[in-house]
Parts: sequence; C-alpha cells; structure tokens
Amino acid sequence: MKMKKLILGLGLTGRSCIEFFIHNNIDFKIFDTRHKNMVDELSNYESIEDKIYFSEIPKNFLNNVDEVIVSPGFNPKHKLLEDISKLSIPIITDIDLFKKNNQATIISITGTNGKTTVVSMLEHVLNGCGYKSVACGNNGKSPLTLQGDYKYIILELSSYQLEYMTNFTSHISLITNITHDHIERHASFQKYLNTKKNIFKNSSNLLASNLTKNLIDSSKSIKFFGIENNNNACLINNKWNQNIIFNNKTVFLNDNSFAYKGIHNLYNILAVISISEILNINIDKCFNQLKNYKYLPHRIECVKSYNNTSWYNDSKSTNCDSTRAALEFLDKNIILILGGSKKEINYTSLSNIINEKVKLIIFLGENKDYIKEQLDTNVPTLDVVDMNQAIELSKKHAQPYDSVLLSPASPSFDMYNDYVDRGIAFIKAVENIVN
Ligand code: UMA
Repeated sequence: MKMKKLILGLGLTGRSCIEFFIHNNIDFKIFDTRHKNMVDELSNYESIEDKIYFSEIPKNFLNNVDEVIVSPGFNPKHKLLEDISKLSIPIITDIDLFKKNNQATIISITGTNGKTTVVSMLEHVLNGCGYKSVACGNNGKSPLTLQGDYKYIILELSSYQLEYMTNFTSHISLITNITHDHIERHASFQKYLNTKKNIFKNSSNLLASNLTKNLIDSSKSIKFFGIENNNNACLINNKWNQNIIFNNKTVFLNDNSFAYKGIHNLYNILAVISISEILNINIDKCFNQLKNYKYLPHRIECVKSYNNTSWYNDSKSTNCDSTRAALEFLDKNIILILGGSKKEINYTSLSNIINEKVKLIIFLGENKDYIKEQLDTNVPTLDVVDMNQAIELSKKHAQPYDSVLLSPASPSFDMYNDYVDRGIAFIKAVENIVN
C-alpha cells in the first residue's frame, strides 16, 4: 500500500505543509475537525479536493498513514490523535519538517509574553548588522513558506508547537518569561512549564530572563539576563553589564541612549542584546539598531491623542501579565477596557495595580462576570456590549491627561477572529467617535 503523510488542521500551518508536499512530490491527505463551511478560502484547493477531509473521520483512515504533521491549534484530546498514538504513527510538526530540510542557524524563542516582540527586534538587529535573517513560527509566518537562504532563522515557538515538536536542535534557545497561561490546553501550570522547557532540549546556548530563575533548573548551563533589584545595572549572566544602565524611560550604553516602552520591553531589549553577545555582534552596533526599532502594532500602541487624552490599543494582551505591563507603563487615571473570551485565569493578581492606576473599568466580553467575581477593587465599573459603546463611554468619562487603554487580559474569540481583528475594531471606533 502506498503510504501518505497526514496533515491535521487546515489553517496557516496545514496550508504551508500542503505547499511543501506538493513542491516535493510527497503524497498526503488532510483532516480538519471543522465543518467545511467553517474553513475560509478553500477555493485554492479545488484541485486537491479529494485529499481534504472535514469533521467526519472515514473508516480505516489511518491505514495508509506513515507520519502525521499536527497543527498547533488541533485539539490534542481529539480521538484521531488518540488512535494515531495507539498505532504508534510518528507525530511531528511543520517546524520539524522545516528543520529537516533547512541548514540555517536556528535561534528559538519562547515565553508567555514578549516572544513576538523579541523575534521581531532580533530580526531587525541582525538584518541591520548585515546578517540575512527572518523571524517565523508562531508570529504567523510559517517557516515552510520561506524563500531563499538565511544566515539566521529566528523561530518563535508557542507551547502548542513545543508540545509536539521532536527536533529541538538550536544554536540558541531563549525563554522570555513564564507565567500562568494556556492552562485549559496543558491542564496544569507544571505541564505548561515543562512543555516550555522543551526548548532547551538540544540547544548549544541556553538563555532565560532572571524572572524564570525559580522555575528553571539552574543546574543546566543557562545564562540569565535581566534587571537587578538594588541598582540600575542590567545583568547578563551576572557579569558583563556595567555599561548598560537605565531609568524608567531611557536605556543608556556609554554615550548612547534611547527611549524604551516599559520595563517589559527593557527585558525584551536585554534578550536581544544577550543573543547578539552569543553571536559575537558588537554591543554598540546592536544598541544602535535597537534605537530605530519600530514596535509592533496592538501592543500599547497609542492610536490617538485628543483633548490631552490618549487612546492605547493593547489588544494583544490575552493574559494578566501583559495587562499589568501596560498599566505599569502608563501614568495614573487610566480608563481600562477589560474582558473578552473566557479562559482559566486568576484575575485577582490585577487588583492592586488596578486600585493604584485605574479610575474606571469598562467591561467588554463574555467573561465580565468571571473577572468581576475575582477582582478586589473599589474602582467604578461599566458594562458595554460592543467596542463602539466602550469608546463612547470612555470619551464621556475621560478628563485631560487620562489614558484610555484597551488591554483585555483575555482572548478575543467571543467577538472577533483574533486580537488583530479586535485591535482594528478599537482603532476604527476611536477614529469614528473621538473627534
Ligand atoms: N482548528 C480546528 N480544527 C482543526 C484545526 C484547527 O477547529 O482541525 C481550529 C483551532 O482550534 C484554531 C484554529 O482552527 O482555533 C487555527 O488552528 P491552526 O493550528 O490550524 O492554526 P494555524 O492557522 O495553523 O496557526 C498556527 C498558530 N495557531 C495556534 O496556535 C492556535 C498561530 O499562532 C501561528 O501564527 C501559526 O500556526 C503559524 O505558526 C496563533 C496563536 O494564537 C497566533 N498562537 C497561540 C498564542 O500565541 O498564544 C499559541
């Protein structure tokens, strides 16, 4: 019997695998748990219609399968994955497929927050220093779609990807931070943590921020970077550092300086400097490149200032730690738009910072009662049904020098396709209403 590859999931990942298999003349079929009419843009696939299976698993479906490539969003508890495991059919990911066919130097990055910013900052620095590099993976650029040769491939890896990956080979692996997230997928924090730590399995250089020190086995040769509590020096592996100092808005290296956006971004900058150090890139050159880095949208992005009130889009925030980072960055008197789709999160951790910085919470999204039950604050609250109403009320309550911040600490799937869609809805509502 002629054996085939089986792709699980027809999203970005599955589609990149289809292109790869067609290009390399490898036989395959695809299964997606959704009904056909729930999957977008199928018109490109009319010629391979007979290879695509939706929702129902045909009889003897696994009989001619010799390898499975699983998409990160495919439900790990799905019966088909159980059957695949019982039959001991190897399961890999698009990342493994990519690594097998590409010889570039790999830099792998994971973490609960900051990973997309770090990979894009690093891509900016390496290209600026003359090394052709690309950031791909969880940031939305599937590695299998890359064209041409690169000196460095920067892989952003989510816990969903690390769960099924088999090839962890990397020149450098880095963890930005690990806090409570994705518990519904991984069942417990410990399991989530262990999955993240997979990134260190076969790496020549291990890096992690000092925020993870208590979580990671330091008997391994991990170099930690981060900020020291008692003075302004930033430490990288407790040694080179003295030249980098910072205040709460600016980071300095000798006579050179630039503004950074919040302590969490200082950590991101230190991550990039640490990697550059391992790659033997001159620190002044790296610093100069970081100076002209443009932050990604939907992350504490100031979209409008009107009557001395500023509106910030932080739609990327899907957990408490990223919302806390945004609240820490902004001055007091914040009107916070909070909430979205429900996931297992402990919102009590936001109570103190909300009491300190927020003057009004506007709740938007299906988890508003879940958040309210947990928050211990005296801050007034309002409920709204859509983004327009949120912006209308924020405009009504804003005084000069207040900030309005959309930082939901929740996923967006109750009302939007993803955080980008939610951020765009915020920007449009601000443009239409605030004038
Ligand atoms: N789905 C089904 N049935 C299936 C397959 C998928 O219902 O058979 C659903 C999933 O539950 C999910 C959606 O379809 O809601 C997309 O899943 P997918 O794995 O097919 O997604 P891709 O389009 O391939 O995108 C994936 C990553 N998605 C997820 O991890 C859910 C993207 O990360 C990543 O950019 C892309 O591969 C390229 O590597 C997104 C993400 O949300 C941004 N990541 C999570 C995060 O950052 O927190 C982990």
